[in-house]
Amino acid sequence: MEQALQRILQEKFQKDIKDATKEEIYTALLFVTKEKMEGMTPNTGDRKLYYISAEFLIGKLLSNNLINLGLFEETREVLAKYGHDLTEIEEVEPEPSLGNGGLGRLAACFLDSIATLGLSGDGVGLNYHDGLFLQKFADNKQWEDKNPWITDNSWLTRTDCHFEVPFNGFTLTSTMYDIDVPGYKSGCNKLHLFDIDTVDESMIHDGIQFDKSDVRRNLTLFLYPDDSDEAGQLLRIYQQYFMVSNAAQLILKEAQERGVDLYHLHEHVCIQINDTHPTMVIPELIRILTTQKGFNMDTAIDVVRKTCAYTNHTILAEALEKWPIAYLEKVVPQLMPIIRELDARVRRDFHDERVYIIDKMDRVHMAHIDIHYGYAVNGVAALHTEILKESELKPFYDIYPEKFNNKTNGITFRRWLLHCNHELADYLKELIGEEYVEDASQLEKLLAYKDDEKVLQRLREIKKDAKVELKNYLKMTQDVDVDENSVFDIQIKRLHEYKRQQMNALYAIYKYKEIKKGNLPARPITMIFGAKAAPAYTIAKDIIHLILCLQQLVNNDPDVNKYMRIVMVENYNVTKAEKLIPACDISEQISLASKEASGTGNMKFMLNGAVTLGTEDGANVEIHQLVGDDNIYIFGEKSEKVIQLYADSAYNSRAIYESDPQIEELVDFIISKEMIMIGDPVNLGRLYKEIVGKDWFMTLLDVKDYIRTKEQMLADYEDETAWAKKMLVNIAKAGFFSSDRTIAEYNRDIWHL
Ligand code: Z15
Repeated sequence: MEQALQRILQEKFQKDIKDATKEEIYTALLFVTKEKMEGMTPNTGDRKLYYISAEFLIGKLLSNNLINLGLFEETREVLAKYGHDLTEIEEVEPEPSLGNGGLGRLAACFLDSIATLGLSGDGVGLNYHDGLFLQKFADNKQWEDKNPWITDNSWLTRTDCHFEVPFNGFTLTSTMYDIDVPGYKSGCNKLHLFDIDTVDESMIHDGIQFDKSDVRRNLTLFLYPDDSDEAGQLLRIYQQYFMVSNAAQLILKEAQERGVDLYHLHEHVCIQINDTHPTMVIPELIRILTTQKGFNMDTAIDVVRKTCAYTNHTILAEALEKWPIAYLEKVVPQLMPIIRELDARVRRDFHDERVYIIDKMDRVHMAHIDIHYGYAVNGVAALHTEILKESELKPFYDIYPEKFNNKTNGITFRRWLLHCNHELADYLKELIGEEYVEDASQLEKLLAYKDDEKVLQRLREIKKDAKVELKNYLKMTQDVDVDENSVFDIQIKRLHEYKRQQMNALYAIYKYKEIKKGNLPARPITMIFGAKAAPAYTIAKDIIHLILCLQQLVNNDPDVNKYMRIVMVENYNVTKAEKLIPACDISEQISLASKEASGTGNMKFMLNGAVTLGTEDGANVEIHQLVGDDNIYIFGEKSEKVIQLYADSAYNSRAIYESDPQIEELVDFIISKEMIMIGDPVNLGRLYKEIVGKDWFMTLLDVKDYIRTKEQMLADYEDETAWAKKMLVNIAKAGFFSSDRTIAEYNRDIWHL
């Protein structure tokens, strides 16, 4: 490493290591690492996986690549020898924001595990130039700005692989960019990101505004541009088709290069469709096979069906894509005859309109294509898969019970422990050896130390150190002061009503009022939030406004700020998650039961020794089963009850509000004179009305149990030994949530690579 660094710094900048700037060192490390990965043997196999996803939220790559290549320690030492700090060098790297949240981050964890397990499998997606927007706070509101991340020297490598993608009346030529995905002490795979050369970043103005109709210039500008109007939805279809047409052409090209007889494609290729965004790969493959490769329709459908598998990530109706036929006719008319043929076959075989592909309103149900014309359908946590089978997708489960299976999500321990929490990772190695890094189930060996005072003490110290680090980071980045001796209570995830940040805000109001009344907590609490709201999601933005106003109120009130602080982290992203998660005491996982398909932040927190405060939802259910009642705090109504309430239209928030003075007092505070003085009455008033008059995700149903449980948790925190034991059990039981386990299951049950 020392020699390689010296060589490249001389070549590129004519500098020695000790005189080089951080930027120069970063660039040199990038080159050294890329060289190293180029020389690695790719993972190979007879059957190759293509994981197609509209999002890959990969995060910064330098440290993770160094860790996986086994070069991290050496690099840190070399840099230290010349007076540089690798942590500071990491700051130079821009974070590619090629994802919104859990789904995109899951895809990134999966790539790491696929490579680590030595499986042959590449990611296929889009090279958005600006990714997800950059979030800024001003006037206690979210503002969006563009977020360019591609620099001259980056992890992207331009290839000479190009395809022609036909649209209605014109054709676009793609360029494939590759990012190397090295496995941990294993071979290397690739992430293929497609782009067009004509994208024009200069067309963005006033934050993230741009001309949505100019496809040649805007196709890969942004991840999921605002799709609340027609032009936005059409652009989304352009993006999706561009992604899958490139994927289909790449897959067929690589298969033919490998000498695969396309009539046996399914024996050598497997395509995982990540949510419905890549669904058009099914009709696109059928189109190419029938029009260019001499297949008849029956055979093409048969081969494609045996090749494609679909993962569902949500039961929220509004998130299940249904494209109007008119839009598809406008963008990809060549697919419509095939989609109509696929629908006709469904109508011929099944006389149940709930499973048709095209509905009465002339909309194409993308998930229905995947389920009929793929060979596997999986949910992402045990409860989620049960709900799919028993309610959301029941008519399909009745037809194809053999297709349905569960694959509980996981996270890569390389990033979410080894990289983000060196101190804990090293201590675990000291206690139980290194094997847990490659065999996560070994973490259970920790349980032997459950009553070891010294170990418990050390775990507390490690947590405290992480809290100090976060304190310094928050001071540096946002100029806020927090107390490392307070309880760190953290909710970080996309802003959505079903995730119920508004319920956490009601707790803040409760606590503020208690402190005002003189009911002082045993220990101060620091409530930390991080969340981006979709630019067009009004109520989500109103909730951010509420939290930011509460932050101003609480932090500036001298009676209160000794006991309580609120911090809303600006522009929450992967890099910030890596700093927040190790420092967390209480992990907030408070979605309305049945609505969070899995959650993966819950797993990251657990692995880093936080205790979950959660509903019986998504993977929380499995965390609960693993750690037992004593090591998690569960509250709220169960999913069966919630599903029943929806079915009967029996939830009435106004009735709860009017009959419970305590709840009324908390909700009224949103529009109190204190708040109106700080905030915008339009936003606060609209949110108040929403909660009282609708509350679609049933905040008021659970808020009292939530407050009670959180208070219990804070009281229990005071027994330091008992709490440290909970931390230990959580870490010890987190092994199940390694994405290595998840991927091994995908391979065993679906991919057979
Ligand atoms: C997304 O991040 C998720 C689901 C979606 O339908 C879309 Cl469009 C984006 C999330 C789920 O909300 C979360 O519960 C899950 O853990 C994650 O996907 C990965 O499966």
